[in-house]
Amino acid sequence: MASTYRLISTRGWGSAIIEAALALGGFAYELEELDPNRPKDRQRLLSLNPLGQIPVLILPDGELMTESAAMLLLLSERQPATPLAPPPGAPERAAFLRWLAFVVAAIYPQYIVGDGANRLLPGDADAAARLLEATDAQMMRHWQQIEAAITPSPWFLGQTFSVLDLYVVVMVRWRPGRAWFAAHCPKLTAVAAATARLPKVEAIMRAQFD
Ligand SMILES: N[C@@H](CCC(=O)N[C@@H](CS)C(=O)NCC(=O)O)C(=O)O
Repeated sequence: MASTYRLISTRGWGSAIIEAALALGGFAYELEELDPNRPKDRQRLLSLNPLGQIPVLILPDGELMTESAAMLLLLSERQPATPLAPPPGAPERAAFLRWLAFVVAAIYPQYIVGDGANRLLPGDADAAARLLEATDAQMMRHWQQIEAAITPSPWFLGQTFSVLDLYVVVMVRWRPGRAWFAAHCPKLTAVAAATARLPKVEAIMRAQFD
């Protein structure tokens, strides 16, 4: 269908963030589920994104996008009636751009390197385990930096909902897990809880994680 977005997705991965934005924004979309551990699906993924990363978004006109932050900025400008981000000129805009870049540039890569430690250091299980430990430690420090900086009410940016809330609700399900976030990042845990209560997000979280 010409007006439909196609999201290349893997259950529980970062595509859940984009799916939540598509649903909240009222976009027509369909999922193409891939399991990157299956050779055929991996080949399909590499043909779309040479980095082999999920999410990939195919726009209604056929243009292909990688990079979650770029997708979310595009979706937010295409659906101003259902705000997914504070618009240019809004008081929260600078904080929004700052933390969006921080999440995708400082935090997300720690997961990628940690997840890929055995692939990056083949044949050296000890080094791979140390790399996973080091990247997780760095990622936890970065989450705690956000925790110290924000005053949610109930959203990451205060009273303005944004796609930052979607990164949080999905990423608290990843390492080091919800128990760690509850103990060390109570503000981010509250952001995740508020976001998970949005009916469209709740349905996606259930399908992606439960
Ligand atoms: N910078 C990318 C990162 C995407 C990413 O790393 N996704 C993970 C899944 S959540 C992935 O595909 N990992 C597999 C790999 O890196 O090989 C984005 O923001 O979309």
